[in-house]
Amino acid sequence: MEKTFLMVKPDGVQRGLIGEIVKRFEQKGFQLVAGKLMVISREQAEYHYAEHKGKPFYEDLVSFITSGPVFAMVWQGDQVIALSRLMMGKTNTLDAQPGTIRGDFAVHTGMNLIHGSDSPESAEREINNFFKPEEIAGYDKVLNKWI
Ligand code: RTP
Ligand code: MG
Repeated sequence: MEKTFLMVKPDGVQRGLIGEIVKRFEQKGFQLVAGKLMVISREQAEYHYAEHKGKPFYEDLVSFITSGPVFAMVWQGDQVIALSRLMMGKTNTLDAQPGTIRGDFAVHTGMNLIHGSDSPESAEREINNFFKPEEIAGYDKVLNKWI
């Protein structure tokens, strides 16, 4: 079963949107298998956003993501990587459609509420950056057969 790394960013935590965001993925039919509120270290943030090092927004991005608690999660389900990216909405808030998390709640691209892995390789790398294997729960969900 596919897994992805999702994270409510500091703006989402401050705005009280953890519950709303978790609810959307639960209602979709995905399974939460790990989650924790944490403040990311500079090293963890630099590793997480390594692909953006050198870009004009990189310093602001690392400052923002380390500025306060985030809610880090691992979610599981069929095609969860691609489907969760659809549910998040586009990066640029002007392109994020209503009905998506960013489209419904975010105004600025730099404060767009949620991160989601963009490929299976990113998902594995990001999950390992935030969670130890023993922090990820494996359990059968009775509802799975209906989704
Ligand atoms: P994320 O990694 O945070 O889930 O977002 P994403 O895949 O949708 O977007 P990505 O291209 O990976 O960019 C990471 C974050 O950097 C900020 N950004 N600002 N000013 C800009 O042009 C710009 N481009 C990207 C966004 O906050 C984005 O979420
Ligand atoms: Mg990204």
